[in-house]
Amino acid sequence: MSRRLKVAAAQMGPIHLADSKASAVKRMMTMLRQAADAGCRFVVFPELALTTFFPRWWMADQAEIDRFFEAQMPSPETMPLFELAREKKVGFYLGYAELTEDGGRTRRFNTSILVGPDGRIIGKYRKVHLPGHSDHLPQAPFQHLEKRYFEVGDLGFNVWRMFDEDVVMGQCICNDRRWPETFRVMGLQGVEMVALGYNTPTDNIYFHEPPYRRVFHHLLSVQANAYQNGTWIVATAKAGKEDGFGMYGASVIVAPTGEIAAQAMSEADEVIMFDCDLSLGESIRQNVFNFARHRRPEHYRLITERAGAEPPPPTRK
Ligand code: CDV
Repeated sequence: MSRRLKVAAAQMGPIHLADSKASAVKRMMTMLRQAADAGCRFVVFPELALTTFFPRWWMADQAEIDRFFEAQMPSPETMPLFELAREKKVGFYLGYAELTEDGGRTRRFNTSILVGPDGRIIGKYRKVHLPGHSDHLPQAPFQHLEKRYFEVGDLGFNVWRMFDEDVVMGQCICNDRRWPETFRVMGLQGVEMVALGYNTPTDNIYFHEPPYRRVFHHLLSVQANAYQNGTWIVATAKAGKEDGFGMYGASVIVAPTGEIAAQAMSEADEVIMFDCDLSLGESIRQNVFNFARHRRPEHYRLITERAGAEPPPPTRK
């Protein structure tokens, strides 16, 4: 019997500073209902889906920053989403800012969770590759303060079994998709589908890049990592202009062949869907990317021993 999972990427249009978490949840519920009515059993929402992409704002007052965080999940605002998902028997991925007490220390992470069709949280991930900076850059058109507001995730890249089909599901967040290590670590655990949410500004604050090239790099990363690990990837954006600051859409469902199965056309709330055949990745994982047969970890030592590039000394002084 073929193993299939019909999934949706529930792209969100802008969430402005003044918008409430409850209003974001209401929009998510509308999309979850739409996906469930079309037969989807898994819905992927964006990174930091409950609020505006707040790392673009410099804030010094911790109480002001903490307004964007959740101290519990489900939180009072997200509870209706969990209840609806349970009623519709739909699993989901949700990105949010997590505040947690750990041994007397308050810690903050950029987090995502996998929720099963019974409404229970199955797995948690904390973003490892935090982009941006921690200092205030007043000359920049906007800030990207993930390194200020979050700690580096401490849970690693894991996979979980989900649904009656026992789908091997992985998760990661935004900038993680640009790093092959993210997907290879999940690939080595037999991942069949990866859920990922993102918020990617249309402008680069460090050097000029045309917006089309930024979308190209997004697609290149997701498509290459899907193929090289023989996995489905469901990548969901928060898009459009939040208080005047643009983020691209281009949410995609990518097949294990690296081909795009579905792509969003707007920068607004938009649900895209695809009925994923989970056996499609098997031929790739058993042949060209048969890890057990072809990988040579003895030659990959530098990948775990060294973070930055160290070129050999120049030949001419
Ligand atoms: N939220 C992100 O992680 N955004 C980064 C931007 C800064 C490049 C991304 O990789 O899309």
